[in-house]
Amino acid sequence: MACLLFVKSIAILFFLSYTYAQQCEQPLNVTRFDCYPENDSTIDKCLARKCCWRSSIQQTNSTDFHDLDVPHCYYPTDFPTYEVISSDTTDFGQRIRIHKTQTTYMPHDIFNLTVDLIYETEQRFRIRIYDSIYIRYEVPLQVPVVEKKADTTDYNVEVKSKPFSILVTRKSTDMILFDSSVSPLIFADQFIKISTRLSSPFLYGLGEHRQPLLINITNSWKRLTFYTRDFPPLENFNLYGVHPFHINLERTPNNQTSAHGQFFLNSNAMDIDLQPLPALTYTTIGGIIDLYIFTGPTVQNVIEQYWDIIGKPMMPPYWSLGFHLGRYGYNNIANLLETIQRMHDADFPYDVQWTDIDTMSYYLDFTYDDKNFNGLPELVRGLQSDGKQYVNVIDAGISSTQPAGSYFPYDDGIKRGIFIRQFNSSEPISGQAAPGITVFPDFTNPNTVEWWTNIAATFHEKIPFDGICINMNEPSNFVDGSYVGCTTNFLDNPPYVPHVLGNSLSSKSLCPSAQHYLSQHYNLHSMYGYFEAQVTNAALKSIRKKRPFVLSRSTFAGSGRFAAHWTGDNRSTFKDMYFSIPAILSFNMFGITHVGADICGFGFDTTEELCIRWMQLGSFYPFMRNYNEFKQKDQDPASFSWEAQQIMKQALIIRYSLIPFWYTLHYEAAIESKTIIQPLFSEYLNDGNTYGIDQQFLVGRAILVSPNLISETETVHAYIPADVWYEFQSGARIGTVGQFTDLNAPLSKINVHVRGGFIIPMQTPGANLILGRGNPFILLVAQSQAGDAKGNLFWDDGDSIDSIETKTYNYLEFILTTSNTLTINALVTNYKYSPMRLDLVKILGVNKSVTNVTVNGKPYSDYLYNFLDQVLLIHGLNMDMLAQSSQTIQWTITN
Ligand SMILES: *[C@@H]1O[C@H](CO)[C@@H](O)[C@H](O)[C@H]1NC(C)=O
Ligand SMILES: *[C@@H]1O[C@H](CO)[C@@H](O)[C@H](O)[C@H]1NC(C)=O
Ligand SMILES: *[C@@H]1O[C@H](CO)[C@@H](O)[C@H](O)[C@H]1NC(C)=O
Ligand SMILES: *[C@@H]1O[C@H](CO)[C@@H](O)[C@H](O)[C@H]1NC(C)=O
Ligand SMILES: *[C@@H]1O[C@H](CO)[C@@H](O)[C@H](O)[C@H]1NC(C)=O
Ligand SMILES: *[C@@H]1O[C@H](CO)[C@@H](O)[C@H](O)[C@H]1NC(C)=O
Ligand SMILES: *[C@@H]1O[C@H](CO)[C@@H](O)[C@H](O)[C@H]1NC(C)=O
Ligand SMILES: *[C@@H]1O[C@H](CO)[C@@H](O)[C@H](O)[C@H]1NC(C)=O
Ligand SMILES: CC(=O)N[C@H]1CO[C@H](CO)[C@@H](O)[C@@H]1O
Repeated sequence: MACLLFVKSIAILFFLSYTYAQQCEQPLNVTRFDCYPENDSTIDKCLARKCCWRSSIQQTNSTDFHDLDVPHCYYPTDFPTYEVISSDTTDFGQRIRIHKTQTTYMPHDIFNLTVDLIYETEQRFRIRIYDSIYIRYEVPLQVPVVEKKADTTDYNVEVKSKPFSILVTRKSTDMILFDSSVSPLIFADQFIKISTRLSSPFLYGLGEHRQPLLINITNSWKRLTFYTRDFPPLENFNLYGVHPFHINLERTPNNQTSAHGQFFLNSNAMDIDLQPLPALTYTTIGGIIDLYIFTGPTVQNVIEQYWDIIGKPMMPPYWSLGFHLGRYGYNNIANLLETIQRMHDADFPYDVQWTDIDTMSYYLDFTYDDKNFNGLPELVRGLQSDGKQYVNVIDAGISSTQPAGSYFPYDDGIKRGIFIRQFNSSEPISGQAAPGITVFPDFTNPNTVEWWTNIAATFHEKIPFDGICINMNEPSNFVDGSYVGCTTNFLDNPPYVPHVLGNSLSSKSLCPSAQHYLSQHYNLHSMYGYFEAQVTNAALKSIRKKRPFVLSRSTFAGSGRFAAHWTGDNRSTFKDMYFSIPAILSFNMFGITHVGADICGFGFDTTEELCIRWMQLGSFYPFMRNYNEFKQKDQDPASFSWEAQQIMKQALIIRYSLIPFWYTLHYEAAIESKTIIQPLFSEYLNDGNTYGIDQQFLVGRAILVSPNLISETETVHAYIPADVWYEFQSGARIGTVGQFTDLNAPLSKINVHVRGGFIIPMQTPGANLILGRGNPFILLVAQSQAGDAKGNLFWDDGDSIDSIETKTYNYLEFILTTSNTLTINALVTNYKYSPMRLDLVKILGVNKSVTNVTVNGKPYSDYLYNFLDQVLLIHGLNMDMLAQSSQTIQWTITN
């Protein structure tokens, strides 16, 4: 025993001195990159990796938890890595061969790599690092192929040879956009690691995670894991979606701020480690390094450059902007009817009724329970004849245990061979879901499209649903891996497992070794929802011949082309309500602009106070749905007290009156790559006060929403950026700007402000969006300091698949000049189905008395001037905005 101990301490001494021989002296803790990200590090295991170990004193408990985050085991500066062996100029930029001779600590090092530096556009740079000899898996996303180098670029690229590293800087400021010299590149078959220095600790994106909008690493170490997973959103876990995209701010010493972005195009399980250097490390277990750098320089520029890669968001059907109501657990048609009736009796505007898997027969997809939900088809047709829509839920798992010949989706799927297969087998892999043992459609198989379209079409003949929610598509499995477990092969047992919930890639999902048409589940796991959304979108187009509405829980980069998203199975708490804001802001950056959270909360019983606050906030979500969980008490607006109902109705009326504005924002997202909801820092980039704000947000660029997120409070501590702002309701200009201020926020009120310089198209609300379509329009004109303003309006039939491509729409432009002349230009007028009558113009910031008004040059007397709020109302206009290509409204003020 004594002898053994002695030997061991010799060994440690030996290792310590060995450590010393390496370049372990690093001036700052923040420069240390984790060489042992697994959870079982010891000094021996660390030194065996040829890495450095912190002295034991530093391992004792510390009161400052940040110290504990400093890696115990870190890379020496002379850690073996790659050197450049050749570099050639090519049409796209540069092709470099790099090579190393020593193995690192993971099996199957790849010694020869090719590095392509692709100067794609003036603002977009792509780095691809891959095996020089063998072809590896690459993400099946159709990205632009650039063969010719951009003539000029906003960035400079420098390659260091020994050790190999890449430095990308912004030409105009020399600020660093990418710098891989901070830590060694490792590229083994199932372990790929590359680090980069960040420009500032101000980081955004990197979803799907429950976290504040600003990932502030000024003083902290963080690890985010990416692998789609069905789990009620909580901090520090991988969740439903994967979006390895971030925006990083760069501040020059005089506080001029630019933004740039990075997208790591990789679909394997991965960790992204952040540290206060500041720096970021990608660790993935498959694929290649395929990294895009977007130089912005504005936040919207970065997003636009990102969406050029992943695709722009879909244009949603008009009706899907209305209020959606549903729940899991109506349980029978009587409860469903009762809810619809009470919503009707209470006169709530609402558009879409949902049901969940309790309407299915034995939880079987594409069936309905004709006992408990007897009459559902008639109910759905009844809703539709009132101008409402119906959406149902479809889970990923297809039951495989129904009597042969009794469940066509399974029988036909087997015949077509479209289910995901077990490793090295033609048999489908089986898991468990609501209906019992299930198999999982492989949406990467081209034959699945016809199968899915057929079974959906057959069901549509029974129940003419208007949209589909695809759920449990992480894919979710109640057992780990499969009904019979997984293999022990290299895919099911990789040498490194990123920090996924459950510590295993098969945790509550399928075995990584399962086989898809395109590749192994190991590679495609996080894209299951992406492909399902793509196929479902196509199926809906072919069945309904109208613009599809698909809502997907699991998403990947680019899912926004096919689907909307909700933030998952959250809870009825004020904290969950707050986290919905960073979530919808982040998903807008990810190109999934039609997004919302379950209003009033999904799990747990809501309270009247919370539900009122959440209905107010939810009126400003792009996707507005009140939805709750099996067994929780009813939370539809009509289920609350009369007072609560009046407040919720007021929120819904604001929502419905702004639909033309929202619809135009969706058009701008789909065509011009603009986010629908955005954070304050995006519009006020030089104002450091805005960087951490995620309890307020902007709708488009013009409406500032400052909800009250704290129970039993009557004020909201809000930041009003230095600009011109008017209260939405009264139209009065607010005096205190450029600072935090306490706004009055009793339960009856949500604070909404309109930004000077913008013209917002609105409409008198109807009972639902279909019935309200012909209602008169309203223009809310918010004058800038100088007295001008601008806006526009996109309008079409609301659900044609190709109205944008065929230009079957109207597009209007509104311009207010400083000479009090509002011009309405009808730029495109191809959708002439109904007139677009303008009834009311409300001008904010008119600080002098109005003496007369003219409309198209003729005196007009129906106007009111409110000196107190400085609002001019020109009403009863009855102007057909399409009647002439240009019309004007003018007013004269006293001098
Ligand atoms: C460190 O903290 C853990 C848990 O708080 C405790 O169990 C352990 O005894 C502490 N170690 C030392 C050396 O204080
Ligand atoms: C590094 O961190 C340790 C605690 O983990 C601390 O004692 C030490 O002072 C730090 N060193 C530097 C240079 O910041
Ligand atoms: C790597 O490339 C070098 C020449 O560039 C070659 O000699 C060597 O065999 C290659 N190594 C492997 C493992 O393919
Ligand atoms: C830049 O901003 C920081 C903090 O936001 C402030 O302390 C500093 O004075 C500013 N510098 C300049 C040149 O405005
Ligand atoms: C795949 O299955 C075949 C036939 O069952 C077997 O011969 C082969 O070894 C299997 N391959 C692997 C990699 O398990
Ligand atoms: C450490 O990781 C292993 C393998 O990933 C896992 O089985 C184990 O539960 C983890 N331990 C802790 C304490 O997280
Ligand atoms: C970032 O974090 C640092 C340290 O925790 C803090 O001082 C700073 O105020 C934070 N910045 C923002 C914009 O939240
Ligand atoms: C409007 O009022 C101004 C100033 O009082 C006057 O000069 C102008 O002629 C009036 N225009 C009309 C159309 O009445
Ligand atoms: C309804 C629901 O999903 N509730 C879950 C919310 O999250 C907590 C914590 O993970 C779970 O315990 C609940 O079951």
